[in-house]
Amino acid sequence: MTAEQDDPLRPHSHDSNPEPPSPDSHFTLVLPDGRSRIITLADLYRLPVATVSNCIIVSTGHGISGPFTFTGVTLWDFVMAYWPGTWTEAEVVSADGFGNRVFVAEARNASSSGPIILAYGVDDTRLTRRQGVVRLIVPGERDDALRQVKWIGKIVIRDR
Ligand SMILES: Nc1nc2c(c(=O)[nH]1)N[C@H]1C(S)=C(S)[C@@H](COP(=O)(O)O)O[C@H]1N2
Ligand SMILES: [Mo]
Repeated sequence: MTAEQDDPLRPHSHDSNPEPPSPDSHFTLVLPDGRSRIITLADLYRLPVATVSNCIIVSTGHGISGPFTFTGVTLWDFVMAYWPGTWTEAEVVSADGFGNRVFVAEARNASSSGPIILAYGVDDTRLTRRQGVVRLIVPGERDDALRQVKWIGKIVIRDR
């Protein structure tokens, strides 16, 4: 097995969980120096707003949905706001254990489909908790939505 196949944060199949693991949308941010803090929606609203149009969610459970326009903050701006130092990857994990690893180059260089964002809105409304707020949006990902982490519970920034 390759390292990527062994990595639980780079899953290759998954039955999506329909229910939020907790009622609250705040999450824990862990920095490379070991410090951590709670991030609330109010914290995210203070950062520059980013929108990404034409997002398709290729769902295992209920087919393709979208296109959606998601609103939030780019993962790049978010990390820069709390960790201006160097970093190599961000582990974005939900309280239900589902998660994804994003490498710094993916966050820094937006794909042709748009930047990776932490989304709190969709199509001019706020995402509901059931829809996944706060939700990682990786535009252009077509691997059964395996990078579209709903209900972010923890983001761990690493500098390896
Ligand atoms: N926290 C969390 N996020 C998740 C999942 C999950 O089980 N838990 N499933 C993923 C998968 S496999 C799919 S298909 C989509 C489903 O998203 P939707 O319900 O908005 O269509 O969420 C993704 N994000
Ligand atoms: Mo999926």
